[in-house]
Amino acid sequence: MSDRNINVEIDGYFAVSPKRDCPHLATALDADLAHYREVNIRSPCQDCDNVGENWVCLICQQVKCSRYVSSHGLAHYSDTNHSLAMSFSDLSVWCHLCDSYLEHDSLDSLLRHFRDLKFGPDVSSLASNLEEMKIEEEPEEAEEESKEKASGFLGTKSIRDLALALKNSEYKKIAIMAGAGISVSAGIPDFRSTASGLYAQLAEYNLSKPELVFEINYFRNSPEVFFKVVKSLVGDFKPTPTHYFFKLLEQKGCLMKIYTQNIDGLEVKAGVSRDKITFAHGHMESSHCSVCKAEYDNALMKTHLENGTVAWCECGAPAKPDVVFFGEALNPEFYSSVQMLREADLLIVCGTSLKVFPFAGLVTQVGEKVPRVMINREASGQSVGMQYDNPKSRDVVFIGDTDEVFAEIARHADWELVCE
Ligand code: CNA
Repeated sequence: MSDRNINVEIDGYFAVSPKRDCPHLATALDADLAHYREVNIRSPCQDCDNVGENWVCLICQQVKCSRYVSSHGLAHYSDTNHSLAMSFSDLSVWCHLCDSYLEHDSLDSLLRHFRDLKFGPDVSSLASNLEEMKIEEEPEEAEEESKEKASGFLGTKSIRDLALALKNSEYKKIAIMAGAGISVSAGIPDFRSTASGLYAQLAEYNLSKPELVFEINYFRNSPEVFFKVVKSLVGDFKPTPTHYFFKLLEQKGCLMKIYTQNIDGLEVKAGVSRDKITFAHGHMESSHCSVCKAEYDNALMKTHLENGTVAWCECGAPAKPDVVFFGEALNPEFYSSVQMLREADLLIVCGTSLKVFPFAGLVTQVGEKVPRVMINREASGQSVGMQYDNPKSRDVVFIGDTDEVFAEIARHADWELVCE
């Protein structure tokens, strides 16, 4: 088998994994960043003026549109044999000769440069920190210090003591990271719960991995599966006690920001102010074509989602709600709001397996002495450095359903949790 065995054929289409040993990279790629400094990532295609999804040739820095627009990038390769190109959309690098996406250390400085252009320097370095995150043991000394500075509830790590700390206004800037688990009691399945999760329901589609349904390249080629399975995520769902607890924190004046991976909008339905929420993985309030990016009528999209039928754009490609798929860049707003995490004095992580990046890496962005509370049916987050077994750690896990744990916290704090 050749070294191109990285591409897996599924239902006639290819799920693409990047190649790590492209022989053309070393000889073709100009390592001098100076040549790329002039490139504007918002440049139109030099042949057709398309301003949507463009690519830059990494050999001569010409900007061309994609095969989903007018294929001027492909034509450029045929004319010049310049085989390496980078997408402005998700900063992926493609080799025409290998017919594959590439991943290689030698691309790091180039990608960092374009990330700076796309998201701004500070945000870019934050993004690269998240990607390059390593798990390191905290030095003993720092842990001791952290324990000394820890407030009441971390001494015993009980729900009651957390509640009393909240009641006594010990925390004024609470950050919340939320996942699909907080909406399960509303009737919306999560992804990874063993029996009830959406991924468990995908067996009949014979996918090599369930995440494919939400991968952008797979969707462009095979949108039917997405529209069939996403039906269970749409409907007239009501917020859960967990969502109302978030609203209560806002009313008490101590909610700094909710970072949610959810696309169901139940935080807003519960009455939390929009400016208190970062929708890290997008939302269902608007829709666009997955290729030409034209806006798609959202009422019509809703009908397609409810009926399980594909929403086709006039250009012939499938349209999708503005949720972020695997392989798509997160909204720049995500990266800018992440900086606020440095000001948080308490982090509550709830209803998430913390398996999706860069979101999972947010737990590392709060100050190193800030307590981190995980509320979930299982203890997740160890892969991003959460430590629950170490009595000196600033981390604590409360295993259980989020609705029940938050109701108990409200009870101990003498707060009335109103679920309308
Ligand atoms: P996940 O990977 O499915 O993990 C969910 C986690 O929640 C698991 O650890 C469960 O054990 C736990 N859990 C389930 N029910 C409860 C409960 N009642 N109380 C406490 N814990 C519970 O989901 P993640 O959010 O970690 O993964 C990120 C994906 C899921 C994001 O990209 C979302 O867009 C996506 N998603 C969102 C929704 C939604 O908007 N409601 C639904 C399904 C998937």
